[in-house]
Amino acid sequence: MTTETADAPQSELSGRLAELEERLLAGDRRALARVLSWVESGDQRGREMLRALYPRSGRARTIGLTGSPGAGKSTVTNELAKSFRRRGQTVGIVAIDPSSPYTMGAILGDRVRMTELYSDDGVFIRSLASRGALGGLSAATQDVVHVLDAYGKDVILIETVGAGQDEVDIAGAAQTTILVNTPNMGDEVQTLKAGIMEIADVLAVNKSDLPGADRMVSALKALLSLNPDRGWDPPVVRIVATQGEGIEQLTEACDSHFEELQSSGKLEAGELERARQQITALARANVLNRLRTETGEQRLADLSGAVANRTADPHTAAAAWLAES
Ligand SMILES: Nc1nc2c(ncn2[C@@H]2O[C@H](COP(=O)(O)OP(=O)(O)O)[C@@H](O)[C@H]2O)c(=O)[nH]1
Ligand SMILES: [Mg+2]
Repeated sequence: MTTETADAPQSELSGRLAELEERLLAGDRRALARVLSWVESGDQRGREMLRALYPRSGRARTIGLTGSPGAGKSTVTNELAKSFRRRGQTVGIVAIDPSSPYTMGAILGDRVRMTELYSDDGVFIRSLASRGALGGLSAATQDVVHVLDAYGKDVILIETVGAGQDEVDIAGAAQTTILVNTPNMGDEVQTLKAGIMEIADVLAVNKSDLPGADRMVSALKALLSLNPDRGWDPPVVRIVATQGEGIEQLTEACDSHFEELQSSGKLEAGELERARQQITALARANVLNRLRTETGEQRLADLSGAVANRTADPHTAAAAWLAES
């Protein structure tokens, strides 16, 4: 009897999804692109695919790149991708920076180098811009990474502008985070203290062909010395991404950090923390979605009125709203 249930014909949808999964796992880029679109937009089919694919993820190395707009993150990402390709590893790139030359609005000067990657089947590039996904951009990025991981990419590079908290969360959600700096950032170095330094595992001083690179290296080292000891001294690597200079050293610095994560047990700890953050973000979004029905919105309007005219306090109102969902 039970076998009958197991052998029962699947619904049209799950049959098509099963076929899509098979194609994706066989390396079909179009199948991958479709699944990523669903995952990114919060489509139910994306969730089903993710459930099926998730057990196959967990093998990829993830590296986040963050820094100010124009620091050269896209150029560095590009060069790192080539560096890993030279080792025979496959690469996935997730770009959150909307101005990134990975998008259709490619910066002309970067065209040639991007073409190199585009014609390489070992590299898959995905730009992500949707902030509407369940749990926000950070959770959506994790989902995209999970799918690329299950697809079989060895290394996944995540490029994001280190501007808002969301972006810092995204970059910090990788196993290794590279902070891309440039010479003559001046006052910006001071503001770096505000949090981004804590998530940086490797510091790159890009555009070292420009004056001031030495000063920048010293400034960063001075800043690092102010940070509490965390068992890892973030290396500062001078690079000229446009010339590919220093990229091997940068790749090796990432390797060293990865080895440190492995030997210290922080790799598992990080995995747990990322899981915890994603579950929390998704659960929070789920609760809000559940509250935001038509009656829920009406109730919120009533409660807001009560809070505004002082007949209820905000805490009691929030508890009342939650209790009725
Ligand atoms: N002089 C110099 N320019 C660079 C270097 N790396 C990147 N750039 C240039 O800086 C600009 C911004 O680069 P991009 O990678 O798009 O920066 P992003 O906004 O951080 O992703 C582009 O015009 C690059 O060609 C470098 O090492 N030296
Ligand atoms: Mg960019």
